Amino acid sequence: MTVSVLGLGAMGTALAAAFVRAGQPTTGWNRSPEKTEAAAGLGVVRAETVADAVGDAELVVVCLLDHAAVREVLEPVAAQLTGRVLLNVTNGTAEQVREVAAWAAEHGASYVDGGIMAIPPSIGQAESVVLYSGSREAYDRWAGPLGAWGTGTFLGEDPGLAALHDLALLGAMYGMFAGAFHATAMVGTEGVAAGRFTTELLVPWLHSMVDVLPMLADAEVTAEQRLVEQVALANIIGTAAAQGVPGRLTAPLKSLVAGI
Ligand code: FVH
Repeated sequence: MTVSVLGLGAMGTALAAAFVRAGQPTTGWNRSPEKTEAAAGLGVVRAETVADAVGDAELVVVCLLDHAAVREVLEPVAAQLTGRVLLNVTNGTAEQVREVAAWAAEHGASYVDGGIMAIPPSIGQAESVVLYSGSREAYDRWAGPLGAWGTGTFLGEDPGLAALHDLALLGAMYGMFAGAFHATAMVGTEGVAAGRFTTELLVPWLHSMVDVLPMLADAEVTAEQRLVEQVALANIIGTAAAQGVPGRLTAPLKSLVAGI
């Protein structure tokens, strides 16, 4: 079974290289030819054009910046996609995904969407989770070769499900990052080095708090807990302001945690 990867940025190259390492012949195309050259050095067969890349590939993977780029790249080769499986791992909203899935169906292609919960250097490790949704039949057909990327989880036949879960998980990640940067800025006002604070205190603290999440997921928050949280958040906001750290992140947290 032949595969193509359209888009050989950091992630597309990692995905194509993982296929090659697993013994899967893989053709790649990228808008800027130098990235195609770099991927060729990893064993990816170079395609000069999108049409050449799609060629007779049974699985066409699309890994581009956004959905505008997906439409721009795929529309000229729409007629070639009939009978193929289109696997789109480009970040997008659930609505954008449903639109491109409907467009693929109009052109006779099976559509699977992918949400990659990993960074390029982790591709190929079992810990790298890829969320899938869309055509169950097409996913099942390709689940074996896709195992080269990491652990696949199929979420359902609504094509937007993978994007919904992907964006929810990314939102949690960005919230954590923002909180971490805020913490670093707070102690930084007293000259505490960000690297040491992060390694010695912040990371172990966040690890221990992550373990509490399953308990919080279904728990009723008591009035006493709410009061304790409100006092702590008021102190965080007050201290940050006194230390000259902007309150754009923490001020809304107080009302969010209070449920208002
Ligand atoms: N990198 C990561 O950690 C995350 C992990 C989770 C999944 N994301 C998503 O993967 C998509 C690609 O991300 P990437 O890391 O490969 O990004 P870049 O290295 O910046 O490559 C972007 C590629 O998109 C091509 N491109 C952009 N616009 C167009 C266009 N109009 N026509 C054709 N190609 C286009 C770009 O081409 P070029 O600039 O090299 O010519 C790159 O191949 C993304 O959705 C992440 O959210 C990665």
